[in-house]
Amino acid sequence: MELKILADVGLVGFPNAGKSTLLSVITSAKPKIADYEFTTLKPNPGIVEYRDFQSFVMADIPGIIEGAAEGKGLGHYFLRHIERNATLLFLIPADSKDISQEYAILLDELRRYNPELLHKERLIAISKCDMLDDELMDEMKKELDVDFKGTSYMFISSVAQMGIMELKDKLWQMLND
Ligand SMILES: Nc1nc2c(ncn2[C@@H]2O[C@H](COP(=O)(O)OP(=O)(O)OP(=O)(O)O)[C@@H](O)[C@H]2O)c(=O)[nH]1
Ligand SMILES: [Mg+2]
Repeated sequence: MELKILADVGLVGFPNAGKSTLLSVITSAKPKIADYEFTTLKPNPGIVEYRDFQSFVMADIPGIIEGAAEGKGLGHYFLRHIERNATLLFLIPADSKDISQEYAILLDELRRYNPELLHKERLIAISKCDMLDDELMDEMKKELDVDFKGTSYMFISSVAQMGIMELKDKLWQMLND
């Protein structure tokens, strides 16, 4: 028997992307947060309170790295938790060396683990956007509109509480469509 966490939204991202920090601002969960990789070693669910008396579950999943589908970095153990999530929220930090490539690697690991994971609804959040100014964001948008091939994305910052309500609205809408 394998215990898998049931959650409406699963967080997908490299280590250090800010997944646990987002969970800590969007739910009452108190995950460990630190500036080193693999801080989170176990999936951790939290309840997102949404507007009046509504809620959904979001699960913090340990970081996924290139090679995870072959088991690198406990990849199998982490990836299997995503199988039950209705929607996947990809988190890619604004200071990533290459946002589009990071997204491509994540998608590829999911596909290699279980191609059906790519049938799930997904949303991309560019995290840590408090590090960007408007000009940089506008430039990034032009590239991401092309590279994300129409997959919805938004800019958020857990630390600055930027885009968080919009993120909840979007996730709620996706879960209820
Ligand atoms: N500037 C800024 N830093 C952030 C933000 N969110 C997270 N961080 C920082 O990024 C680092 C990693 O954050 P975590 O939330 O632990 O990242 P994670 O994705 O859970 O990492 P793993 O558990 O290792 O997979 C920490 O030093 C956080 O303080 C943000 O919105 N803005
Ligand atoms: Mg974490």
